[in-house]
Amino acid sequence: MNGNILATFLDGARNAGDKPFLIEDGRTVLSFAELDRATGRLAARLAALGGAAGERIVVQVEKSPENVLLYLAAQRLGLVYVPLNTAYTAGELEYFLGDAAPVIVVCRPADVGTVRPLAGSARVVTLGADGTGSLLEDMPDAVVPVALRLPTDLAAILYTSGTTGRSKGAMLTHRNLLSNAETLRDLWRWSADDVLIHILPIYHVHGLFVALHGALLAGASVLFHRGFDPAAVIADMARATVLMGVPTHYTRLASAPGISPAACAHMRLFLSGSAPLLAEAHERFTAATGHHILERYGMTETGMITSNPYDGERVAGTVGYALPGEDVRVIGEDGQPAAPGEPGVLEVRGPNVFAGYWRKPDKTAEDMRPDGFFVTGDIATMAADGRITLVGRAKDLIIAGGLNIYPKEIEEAIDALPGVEESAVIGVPHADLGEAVVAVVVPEPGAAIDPQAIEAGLAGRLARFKQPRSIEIVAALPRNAMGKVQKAELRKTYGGLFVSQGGMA
Ligand code: MCA
Ligand code: AMP
Repeated sequence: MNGNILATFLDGARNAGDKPFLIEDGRTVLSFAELDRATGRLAARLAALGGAAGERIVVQVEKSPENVLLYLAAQRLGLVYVPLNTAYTAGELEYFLGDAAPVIVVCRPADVGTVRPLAGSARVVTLGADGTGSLLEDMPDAVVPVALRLPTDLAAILYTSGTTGRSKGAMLTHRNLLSNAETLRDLWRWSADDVLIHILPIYHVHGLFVALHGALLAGASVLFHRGFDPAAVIADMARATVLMGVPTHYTRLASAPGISPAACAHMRLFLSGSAPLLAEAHERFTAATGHHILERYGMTETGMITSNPYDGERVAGTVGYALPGEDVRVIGEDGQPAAPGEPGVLEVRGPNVFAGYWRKPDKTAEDMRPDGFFVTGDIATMAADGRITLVGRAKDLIIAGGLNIYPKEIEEAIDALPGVEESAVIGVPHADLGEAVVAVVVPEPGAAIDPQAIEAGLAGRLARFKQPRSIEIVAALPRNAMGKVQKAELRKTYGGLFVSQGGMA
C-alpha cells in the first residue's frame, strides 16, 4: 500500500464523486472529481521545475484554492512541503530558505525580486491570490502518478520558533499526518454530509492539516474563506456544519451582529484550539449561540494531542483527554509522573509525534525521551480520569491570536538597536488576541530612545504580528537575587494595559 497521504485522500475523493471540495462565494472552485487530474498536472509542472521526491518546496503565498492544490500536488510528487507565514519579512525568509534548502520556492508575484537573490539555486516561481503566476504557466497536459512513499517518509516541514535561537523545522511524516487525521475524523464524527467553514491560514497545522485533512478524508465540502469576516461566517452557517478557529475567532463571533442560536441552528460542531480558550469566552459563546465549543490541544511537532469528548462533557478551561492511540503523561519536577491534579510537564508519545527537527539532531535529542515521549513544554494537570487541564508553559512563549511568538527573538532584535541597553518582552492579557506583546526597554546610560524609534527599528525586521503592541521605557528591569529578570513582576505591572485590571475588558 502506498503510504503517501494523497493516495488516501484520492480514495476518499473517488467516493465523493462530483461533489464540490472547495466552494468560494457560492461557486465550486474545485470538485472532488477534479482532484486526481488537477494534482496530477500540477505535480507534473513541479517535476518540470526540478521537483523530486524527498526534496523541499518552500511556499509563501496568499491563501487561495490554487494554494490548496499546490499543497496536494507537492504531496503527489513526494515533495516535502514547507509553508511559511505570509507575514514573515525578507530577513526571516532568508533564514528559512537557507535552512530548508529547497529546490523550488513559490512566492507572491510582488515578492519575486526580494526572494530570488535569497533562493540560491532553487527555482523561484510565483502564485498570486487571484490564481495567476508563473507556477501555473506552461502547465503540462500529462499527469504524474502518485509517488510511492513510505509512511515514515517526510510530507512536510513546519517551522516553529524556539525559546533559544532560531526557528526549528518540525519534520512531519505521511504517517504522522494521516494517523492524526484519521483519529480526529472518528472522534469528531466527520462525515460526507459535513460542510466546513474554513477561515484559518493554510501555513500552520490548524488550517492546513486539522481542517483540510478532516474534510478530505471525509469527502466533505469546504466553504473557503480567505480571511476572517464574522458577518460572512455567520451567513455561511445556514449551510455549514463545522467551524474551526482560534479563541480570537470565537470571542469576535460571540459579539458580532447577527449571531444567535437560530443563525447557528444548522451547525453541528465548533472546534477551538491553538491558544487557551478562557472559560468566560466559552460561556459567552454558549450564551450567544446555544453551542458548547469543543476545545482541543496540539502542537506543530505532534499534531493534535488531546480533545474534549464529542458526546461527553465539554469542560470549559480543560483540553479533554489524550487522543486514542496516543500516550500522555504529566511529569513532575522530580522526574516522576505527577499525582492526579498535580502540575507537571506534559509529554506525549504516539504515531502523531514528529520525526525530529530538520538538520538539528541536538535539539531533537533535548526534547525527546529515550522511551519515545516528546516533551511539550506545556504545564498541565491530569485528573484521575485522565482529563487534562493546561495550567502554564515551561517555555517562554506568547500566543497572540493563535500565533506563537517567542520573546527571546524580539528581545534580541530590540537589544541590537542603537541606544538600547537591554529589554524584556512579555505577554499580557488582551481582550481580542488573548495575549499581546509588550516590550520593556532600558536605554544605555545617557542615550535618549523613544518607543517610536524602537518601532521603526523593528519594522521590516520582524513580522508585524510579533511587533510589540506597547513599548515601555524604564530605568532598570526588576531582577531577583540571582540577577534573573523577573518577568512575573513585569506582567503584574503591565497586565492592565489592554484589559481592565482583574478581568478581560
Ligand atoms: C494579525 N495581527 C496580529 C495577529 N493577526 N497581531 C498579533 N497577533 C495576531 N495573531 C495584526 C496585523 O499584523 C495587523 O497589524 C493587525 O493585527 C490587523 O491584521 P488583520 O490581518 O486584519 O488581522 P485579522 O484578520 O483580524 O487576524 C486576526 C486572526 C489571525 C484572524 C486571529 O491572526 C489568525 O488567523 N490567527 C490564526 C493563526 C493560526 O492559524 N494559528 C494556528 C497555529 P497592523 O494593522 O498594525 O498592520 S497551529 C497551532 O498553534 C497548533 C498546532 C494548534 O494547536 O493548532
Ligand atoms: P505551535 O508551536 O504553533 O504548534 O503551538 C503549540 C502550542 O500552542 C502548544 O504547545 C500550547 O502551548 C498552545 N496550544 C495549542 N492548543 C491549545 C489550547 N487548546 N489551549 C492552550 N494552549 C494551546
